[in-house]
Amino acid sequence: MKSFLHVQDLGDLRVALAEAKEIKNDRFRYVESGRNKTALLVFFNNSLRTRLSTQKAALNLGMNVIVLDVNAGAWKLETERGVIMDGDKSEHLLEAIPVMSCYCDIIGIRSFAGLTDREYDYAETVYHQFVRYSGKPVFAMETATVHPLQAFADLITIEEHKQKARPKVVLTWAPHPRALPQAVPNSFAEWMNAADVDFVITHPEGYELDPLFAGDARVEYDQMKAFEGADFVYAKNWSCPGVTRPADYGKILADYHDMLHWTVSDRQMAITDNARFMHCLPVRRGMIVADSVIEAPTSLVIPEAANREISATVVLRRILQGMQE
Ligand code: AN0
Ligand code: CP
Repeated sequence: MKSFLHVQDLGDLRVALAEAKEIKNDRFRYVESGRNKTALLVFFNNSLRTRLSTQKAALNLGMNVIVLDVNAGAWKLETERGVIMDGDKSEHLLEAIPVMSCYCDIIGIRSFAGLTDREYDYAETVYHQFVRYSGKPVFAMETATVHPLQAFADLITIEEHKQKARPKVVLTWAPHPRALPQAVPNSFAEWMNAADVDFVITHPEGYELDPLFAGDARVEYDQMKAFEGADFVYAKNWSCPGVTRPADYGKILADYHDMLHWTVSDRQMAITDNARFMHCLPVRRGMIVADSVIEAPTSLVIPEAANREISATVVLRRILQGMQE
């Protein structure tokens, strides 16, 4: 594997899930496979889980790891071509990428959407510049439109906790005071569509996910209807994907004060089939979810975060295997 953005990059999902289970039972099993290989993790945005779990995954495989926080100590990077660099950006990404690639074998990228130019974000411009100018295998640690390490960890978590062969999984939009990317719901939808689950998406009108990710998943605008009989509830805020009205891309469509009835509380959870609550974290209590729901024994937010180490170990191992071919 030379690039990791989409569920298809992993091939057969059942094989990948079996590999995840094997690694979870013995996480140092492949500790020899990364010897003398260096992973460089480049963060253009904040992170707690991705930063720690991906480093841990690299250590599980015996790799060396370098972490670069672009906004904390490195030169500010220009990402656009054709600009006169007379502002606060001292270095261009097109020099920085080949330089970074001198010191490593694999590169992970966290680069959120700008949420102003839909075409630029959905083309995954920054990610593909890394692919092109580094000459190294590259993987997404949440890029402009996808967060596959999260979605893979979420799927592992659902597999571990499901009580039915084909559980009902509901992805619900929830309010947030700031505009957030669509990467997490995009990837979650993409991965759920590829998995054997009954998948429903619920959100206020105008927040329709790009069909590239939503596929033909059922969309139910009535949140209570969507929650009926659910086995897993996956909450997340996202800003307007601009599918129906491109001019609204990246916007919050209504003041969050008027949307607090979408906050996941005991009212909605009561009509599920004792559903497990999921969120990728970080989460704002009182906005996305009520304290009582996230603190309940049915909450899976910590097991999900723990599985980030497992999804990253599988992905890094696949990349290492690809380098031997
Ligand atoms: C980010 C997002 O919504 O994409 C990261 C989630 C993993 N969340 C925030 O910035 C709060
Ligand atoms: N879930 C997740 O990716 O969290 P971080 O932003 O803390 O890495």
